[in-house]
Amino acid sequence: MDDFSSKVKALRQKHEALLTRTNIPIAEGNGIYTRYQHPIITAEHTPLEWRYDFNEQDNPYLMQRIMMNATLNAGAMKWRGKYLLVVRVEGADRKSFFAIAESPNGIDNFRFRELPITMPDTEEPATNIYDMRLTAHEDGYIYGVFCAERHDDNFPGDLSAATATAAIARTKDLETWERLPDLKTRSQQRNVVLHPEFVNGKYAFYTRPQDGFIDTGSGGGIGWALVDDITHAEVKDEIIINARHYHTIMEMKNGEGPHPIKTPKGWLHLAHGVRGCASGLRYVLYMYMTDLEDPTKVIAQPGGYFLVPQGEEYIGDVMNVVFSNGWIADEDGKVFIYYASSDTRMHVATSTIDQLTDYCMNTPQDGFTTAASVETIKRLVNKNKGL
Ligand code: M1P
Repeated sequence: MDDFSSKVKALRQKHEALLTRTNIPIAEGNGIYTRYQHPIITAEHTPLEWRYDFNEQDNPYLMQRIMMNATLNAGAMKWRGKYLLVVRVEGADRKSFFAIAESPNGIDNFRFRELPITMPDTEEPATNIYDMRLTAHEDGYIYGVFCAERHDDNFPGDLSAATATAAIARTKDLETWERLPDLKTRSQQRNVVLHPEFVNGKYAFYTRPQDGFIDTGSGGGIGWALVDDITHAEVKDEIIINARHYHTIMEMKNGEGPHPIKTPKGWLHLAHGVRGCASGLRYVLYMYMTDLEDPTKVIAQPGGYFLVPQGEEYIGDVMNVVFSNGWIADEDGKVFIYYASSDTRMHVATSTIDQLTDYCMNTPQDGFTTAASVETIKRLVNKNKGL
């Protein structure tokens, strides 16, 4: 075998070994969820055909012609017996695109489909798209709601001025996508999520109003809006259902993760919260629950974070970040929580509906002061003493 052929063979063997690597649960945990030893999808998992030209004449050095930078912030759903992720893949050119990766068991053996998703544009093409939330809606469609980013032409001299808008696409087969007009709102929007059921006969969106592209400014938290027509979706009235708060994990901003999971005791929500510190922004995951009949009413709000980066998860393109926009609840109650670390790679943590409900309903709320935190600890100590 010539040198080029043996290099290709070694490359393919290494790639296959990565794709088929078994993921092992990490035994010691917090009783709330189980983490796993390996990330489930990295840039190295992307198909070799996306990156290499395998023609020896054209690429004698077997160079990567197109480099992939990161795989992050994936939407998730169960599809035809498989655990399906719509992964945000970022190329070396800093453009993100969507690609589907599937696994037979939800924790390892994720494999990308042959081609990335071809997402139709609206009349005003986006420069960058990312962070899709998948919703199998009761109207029969699967919706993908994602952020569409464009240059803000109100500031022609500022190359970093951008706008964030909620884009909407739908599909029935996860192959072909129909693009609908972007959600019309007064403010910029990121982290917009479609609720899976009609509410008062209308489509319901979780929103995240923000004054600028990065800053939420006066945008007070996770919002909620009802929309009459999904094909011309417009937010007319928006209320805040999960507000930011001073000196909490969501002081600076927060955003809904995937759409909530319906349980007998209420809707289970996963979200991210952001707080500043000397080394930058800290993104953590947190949970809350809302009322089954009235999804705008918070019925449980555990204090503090649910999940933060651990070990190598701290390190990546944007340090000290965990972000989730996808989870899957199996019929037996097992929940697969898909999260990205430091905007670089995808991981899974597993739990159950029962554990997550118990976590939400029995974790003390944030009392918003040091004194209140100390009283909460003292109450637990006394309880453990049988007092
Ligand atoms: O870099 C961390 C995250 O920042 C943004 O989230 P948010 O809008 O809440 O600040 C998003 O761009 C997200 O993709 C990214 O992971």
